[in-house]
Amino acid sequence: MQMTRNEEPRELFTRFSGNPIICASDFPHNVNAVFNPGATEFEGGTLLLLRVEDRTGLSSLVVATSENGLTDWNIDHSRGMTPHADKVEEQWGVEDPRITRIGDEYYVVYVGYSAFGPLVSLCKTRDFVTWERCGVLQPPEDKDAALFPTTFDGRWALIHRPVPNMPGLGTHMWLSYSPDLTYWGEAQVLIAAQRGSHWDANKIGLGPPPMLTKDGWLICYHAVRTTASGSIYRVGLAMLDRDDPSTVVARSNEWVFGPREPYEQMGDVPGVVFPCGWILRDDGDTVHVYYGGADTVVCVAEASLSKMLQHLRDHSDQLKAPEAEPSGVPVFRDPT
Ligand code: BMA
Repeated sequence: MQMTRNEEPRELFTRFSGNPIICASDFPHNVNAVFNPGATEFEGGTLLLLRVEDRTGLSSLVVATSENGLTDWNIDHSRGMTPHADKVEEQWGVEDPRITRIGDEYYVVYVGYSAFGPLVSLCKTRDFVTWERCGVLQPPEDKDAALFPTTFDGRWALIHRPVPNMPGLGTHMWLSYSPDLTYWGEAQVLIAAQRGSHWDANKIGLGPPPMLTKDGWLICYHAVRTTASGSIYRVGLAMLDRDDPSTVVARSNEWVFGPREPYEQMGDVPGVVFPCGWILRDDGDTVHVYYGGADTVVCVAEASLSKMLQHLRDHSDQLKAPEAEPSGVPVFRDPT
């Protein structure tokens, strides 16, 4: 992958010089924005499930494929998922898919924009043409969810991000389990947003689905920093125990990727990099991270798996999980 102009060699993520790889003008009809793609290997190539927002404001999911995962994208309108406008749970569109392959099936966890708020839904497919809706996994408001590809003691595991209906408590990543992908329970805070000036204070959420590595489940998550001129969406890393994903074994104390290039700074929502998919390539080390830039275009960056693992070893602070007081109100350890 060719580095972009001014890319610093010390950065973990290297942007593809051909970014953005897909944008609205690649469509034959009027499209407002295309962003936040899920990603998977499929039939020997790379398949992206694009979030395509048309000019009504509603999003649907459309397939794009490429042999090398970087160039020559073919947008295939016959494959994808259109929201069921007659179903309340996706009345206002479907957004931000995360793809987990389980056997021969692709499980897509996506945000259903319901008339009662954004929620987490699941569907599955073998060919990205025919879809089976599997229902709502988490009620509103909840987003940023993905399945692990394996079970733990016979239970499926889902990372998700509910939003408390109470200001000031922060918005955190949760973990829930299910025996059958339908009934979910054992909900617990997995990674809490930090407080104060930390890069990942107040509001965080999962990016792509967890990736199994020799050190455990690698997690890529975004954090939203509120500034005087708006939000900045950046990305950091964490590691979960291989056998018990409720155990966070490492969490980077600094962000590893943030908006910088014009296609991340200009668009419907400036200052956003938002990955929903990543693919470990056949060399066992190259990871292609697919992300939305400024809620407007689709981009890709490359990262070395071994360097990400090393980064977590070098930059993991002591963990700062919330403690519950007898009142049940979460308190946070001093981050210093
Ligand atoms: C999040 C989601 C994403 C979006 C991001 C930045 O809450 O809605 O779809 O990319 O905000 O606007």
